[in-house]
Amino acid sequence: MYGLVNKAIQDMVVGKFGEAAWNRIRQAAGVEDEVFVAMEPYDDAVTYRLVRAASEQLGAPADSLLEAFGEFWTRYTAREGFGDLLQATGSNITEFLMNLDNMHARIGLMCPHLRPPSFRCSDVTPDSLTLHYYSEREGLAPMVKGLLAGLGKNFDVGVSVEHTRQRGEGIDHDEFQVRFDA
Ligand code: 1MF
Repeated sequence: MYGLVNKAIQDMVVGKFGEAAWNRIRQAAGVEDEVFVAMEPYDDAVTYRLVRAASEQLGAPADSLLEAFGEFWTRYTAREGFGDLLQATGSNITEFLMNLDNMHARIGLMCPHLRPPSFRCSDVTPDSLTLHYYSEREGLAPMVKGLLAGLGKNFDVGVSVEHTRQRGEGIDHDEFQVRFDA
């Protein structure tokens, strides 16, 4: 994944737990890099090792850290130069979710090594929808829950998310039932 993701993990950990915690995590993960270059692609293994090491060092389940990270990501990218792109993706949360593939296609123009997930919405009503999440990567569904929470805050709408179907037997993607309340 692009270094921007690892940088965001570093920023979140340093902000919440301090530099010392980050250095322990980085060392436990066997990551030599002192800084990550946002626009450089890194092996996905670096990100997974950081999440596993953070889970061990902080004594928190990896899934909760991924969920917290998803929420952090929407704020982080908005202030790290992608605010206009996020703004252009939708003027409400439903429109935003329906345009996520377009957003990733635009980012892909400047990031040739991007391997974006794909999102599809079905059963769209004014106060709910089903979100279908397709990814090449394993284990990141908890992050999607956090992304939805972050978007809810951004668009000032309450969001509750239920992970209704897990990728695996008989289904090639994850599904989330998403409900909104103003
Ligand atoms: O392949 C990748 O490197 C990659 C990195 C981040 C693919 C996707 C993403 C973003 N995505 C991460 C979780 C899903 C991963 C997966 O299942 O494979 C979150 C998508 C998302 C969902 C809801 C709301 C907002 C979301 O993301 C907004 C976003 C996505 C990507 C970027 C910014 C905001 C981005 C921008 C520039 C990048 C890399 C990612 O690279 C740079 C960095 C600096 C200068 C130039 C390019």
